[in-house]
Amino acid sequence: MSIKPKMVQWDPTDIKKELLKKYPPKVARKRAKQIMINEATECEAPPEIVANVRTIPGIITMRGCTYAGCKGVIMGPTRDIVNITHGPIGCGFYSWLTRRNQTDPGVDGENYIPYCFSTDMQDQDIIFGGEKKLEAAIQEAYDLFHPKAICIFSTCPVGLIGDDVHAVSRKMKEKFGDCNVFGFSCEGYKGVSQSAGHHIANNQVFTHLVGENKEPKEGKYKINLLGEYNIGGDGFEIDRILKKCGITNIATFSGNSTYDQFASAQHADLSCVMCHRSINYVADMLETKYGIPWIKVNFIGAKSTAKSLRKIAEYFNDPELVKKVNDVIAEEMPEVEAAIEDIKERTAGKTAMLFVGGSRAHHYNDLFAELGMKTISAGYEFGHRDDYEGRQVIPNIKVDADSRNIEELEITPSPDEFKARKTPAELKALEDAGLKFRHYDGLNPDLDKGSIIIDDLNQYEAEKLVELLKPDLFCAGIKEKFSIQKLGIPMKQLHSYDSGGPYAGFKGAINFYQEIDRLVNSKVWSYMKAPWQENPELTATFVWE
Ligand code: CFM
Repeated sequence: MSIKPKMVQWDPTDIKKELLKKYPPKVARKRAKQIMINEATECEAPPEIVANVRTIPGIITMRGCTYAGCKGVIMGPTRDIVNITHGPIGCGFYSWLTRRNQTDPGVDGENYIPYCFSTDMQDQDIIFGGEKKLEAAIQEAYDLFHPKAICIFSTCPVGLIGDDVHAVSRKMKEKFGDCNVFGFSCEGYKGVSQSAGHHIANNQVFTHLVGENKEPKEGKYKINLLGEYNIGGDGFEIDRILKKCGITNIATFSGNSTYDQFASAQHADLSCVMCHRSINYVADMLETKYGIPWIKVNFIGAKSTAKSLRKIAEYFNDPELVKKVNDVIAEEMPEVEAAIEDIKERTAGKTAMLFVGGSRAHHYNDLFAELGMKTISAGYEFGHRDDYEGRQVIPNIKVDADSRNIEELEITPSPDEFKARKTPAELKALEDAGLKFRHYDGLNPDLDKGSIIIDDLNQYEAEKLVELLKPDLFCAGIKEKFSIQKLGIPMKQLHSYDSGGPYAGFKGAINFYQEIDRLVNSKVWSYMKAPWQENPELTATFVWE
């Protein structure tokens, strides 16, 4: 089959105008700064993108809240910590098993992930305060499970009424003596999105947990894998590959993790950052306090996986590891290449749109590129400017009142535990050879010129974009799934993977190719007509007529 010509010829500047046309002037001006044409030639918009700012009230955003980022994203995947939501039952209920972070319950079988713990606040608690109820809930969880740790998550009303979750946690920790209890001021409104929740979670994990286990860890090549959450089993596949290469993963933050992994993270010799947005804070803090350098990796896409493994081997600079990594890649790649060869002729030239939280809109571009597909529009729900433009812009990011609201920890080198893993000369030699430390280029350089980059895309713009550009595939989350499919465009969930996965690593890539092939080449979409396409206006009569 030959490569299909592009369905629509379009000028990105016109598309941007169309997207903004219906907005009141003030809203349009604000949104214009969040919609960017890659390597823009337009003059009305500044060259940089505006990101990590409040969503305009009334707009149906794709974002989640700060509590979701803290409790669900960062702390949720750790199996042996009891996570208690302090708040009305809805917050706990709707964050109960809705993110597909898988776990292996291990030999101890200590796994609280299937549970939903909440203080179930009532009107009375809002009026008279909920601290007593929280104390009782912590006690009950301790009596029932005797866990290693109990974490308390604040929801919006907790911040509004002023319950001190930290004081209650301290009191209970002291009382128990053998259970680490700490809280998070991660009220839903605390930041402009779930991104603030990541930062709050990282700060508390670093303060209350990292470094607690002083027992040295075995392993020749010890790494931390930061920002990998084992969605659909991704982490299992990455761990399989790392193990095969002889690389020891001390701690994953936080997919398939345990309390002890966080507590031992300071024993690793390199931090590998997958999701830059959610975890770069921990990578920086581990480096400052313990001397562990960090590099950016990406295990989404077979080529990116191979590249990331080679980067790790380069860092350890041991011919034995370099050889092992190359052998593993040589062993895994033929199956991947065979799958690409089979599928690519059916997918090449097709177009995709990627709108996911903070990293996947970038990472999945690599998988589509392997299938010969092109990302014509992409963006993050809650990424910051550095996730788009690269970390070099960090010093120029305007710190607004909302970001000032989130604590920045002052970290200093640990007097007895800081150990530089490489000498400055060794680091320099590695850098000269092309290995970049503390470096992330962001999404923009990987997208073609003229692609449309949109921050905090909303429901209206998503539908408009699909109508105008008619992509072959739209990727986002459950909130977008059915409205997009009703437009006759296949939709792939990149948060939950539509119950599929893994998509990371070599085996994951093959899974992904096959699913995308089935989706974009299914005839069903062309047969489908939405009701309003057949009958543009609904008519009805009253029962008494
Ligand atoms: Fe990082 Fe994530 Fe993402 Fe994220 Fe998320 Fe997620 Fe995501 Mo959903 S940590 S930023 S807050 S890669 S839950 S595993 S899929 S929005 S793009």
